[in-house]
Amino acid sequence: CNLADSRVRRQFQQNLAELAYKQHQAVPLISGTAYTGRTQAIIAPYDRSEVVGEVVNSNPQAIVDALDAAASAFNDWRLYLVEQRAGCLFKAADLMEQQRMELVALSVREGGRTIKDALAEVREAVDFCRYYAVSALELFRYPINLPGPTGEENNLRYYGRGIFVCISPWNFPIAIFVGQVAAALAAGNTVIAKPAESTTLTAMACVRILHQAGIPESVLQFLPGKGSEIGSQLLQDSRIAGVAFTGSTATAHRINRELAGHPVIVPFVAETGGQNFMIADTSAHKEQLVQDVILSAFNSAGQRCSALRVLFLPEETADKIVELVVGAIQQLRIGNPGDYATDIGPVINRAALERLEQHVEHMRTHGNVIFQLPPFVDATGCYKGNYFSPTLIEINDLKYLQEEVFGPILHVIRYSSSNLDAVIDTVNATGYGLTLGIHSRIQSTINKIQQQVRVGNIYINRNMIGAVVGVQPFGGMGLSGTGPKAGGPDYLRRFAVEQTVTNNIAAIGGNTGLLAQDL
Ligand code: UN1
Repeated sequence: CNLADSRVRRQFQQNLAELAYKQHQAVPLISGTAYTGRTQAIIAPYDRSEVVGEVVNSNPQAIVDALDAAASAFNDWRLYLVEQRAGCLFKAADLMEQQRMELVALSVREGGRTIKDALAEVREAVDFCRYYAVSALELFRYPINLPGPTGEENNLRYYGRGIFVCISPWNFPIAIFVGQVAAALAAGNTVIAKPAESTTLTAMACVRILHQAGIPESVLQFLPGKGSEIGSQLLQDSRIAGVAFTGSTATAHRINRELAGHPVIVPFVAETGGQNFMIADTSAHKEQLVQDVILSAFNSAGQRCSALRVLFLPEETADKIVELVVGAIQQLRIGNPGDYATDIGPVINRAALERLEQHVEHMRTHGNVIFQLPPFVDATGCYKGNYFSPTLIEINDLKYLQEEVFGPILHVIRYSSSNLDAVIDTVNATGYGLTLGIHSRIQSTINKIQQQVRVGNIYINRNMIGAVVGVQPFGGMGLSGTGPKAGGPDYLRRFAVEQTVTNNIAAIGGNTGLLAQDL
């Protein structure tokens, strides 16, 4: 729908409000059977008195049952034609478009996502389903026939690996959850999905859609609950054939240690944290720069692994740019994520809020807190949610920024234009390598930075978030992840095993027709 039209926008918000009072429940779903057990409430990030629903945690028996079911379903699923698997994903994409209102309402309430972010996420999830369906058709439909000596036939084929465990983050409860699961399914794996604790209700809605689209219930298992309770039991089972994970670098290390105990080396696709920089030089177009800084640092309340954390400004223009950035922050609307006009909603929970507050307190001594938007209070004058106001801090070096600061805080460092090499060294020295922004109108400067920084996604003279599926494959290097990039041409290969078949067809008098039949 065209949300630029105010009538459509009003209708949208009204529908959203109607959906808002539903109580939701998420449960372990093992071959379609709902499990009962200990529950925990999901609280709205924008209002700590609002219960959105409850989650039934997976107990050890549910984990055993999910593994058994996924293992036996793989025997059938691997024989499905790729056209059937892709067909389910095309259907799921259509259903997500049709049910976008429900998905948006849920992720606004549960994840505190703004309407604009949630809508973009549904779009991304739809794109992931269609992109991986098409990729699977390209990769799995026919064997790749490779040239060889006369009388010999060589074919390379891809198959699913087995059970893939998909562990997703709360900051993209629709897109990343669906993206991981869709890739694993498209490649012919069965899936055990372990959603982020904070956004389990949204993940459950996505699982329902995938089942509704024809993915057999035994092929997609759902195990909600705490990572600390589920992780080890699930990851130590020798039947799992791969893990896809998006989240912190520290959690990726824990998963890697669990996988190290397996007899077979288990593929691990990890998309982890970032320490993302933007480098502007004196030639940067100031208004464009400021617009891109604001979007990159504060969109989604800074809760993106791609978000801008540190802006390098040349001494010559830094004062002017800082003044413009402060002015632009004052235009941001922080508030109820269910209001279409809101730019910045709450952060995910109280613990996240407290971490950000502590960081700013620390920076009051070790840096210079230049500006912070006044605290958000709702219409009743109450401060009920996990709201953290966009903040701008100047620092001298990265000593106090060893960890990813996951929220709407932007740091500025001034540099001397003659010292661009030191800036590049600083970026590389973090060991992270996710996103980087460059703002310059000098091609040689752009080339130099681009060639020397070790990051996965570089954005030149634009914002540095919101990678588009199939157009801007997304993922980092170093501490930021293993690759391959999500939404890119190599992603599905990591979810598959390869088999080369070399056939000495001359031995039995030429091609017997068996290969043709095999196609
Ligand atoms: C994340 O925040 O966990 O490009 C990764 C982007 C998104 C980032 C997703 N694809 O902004």
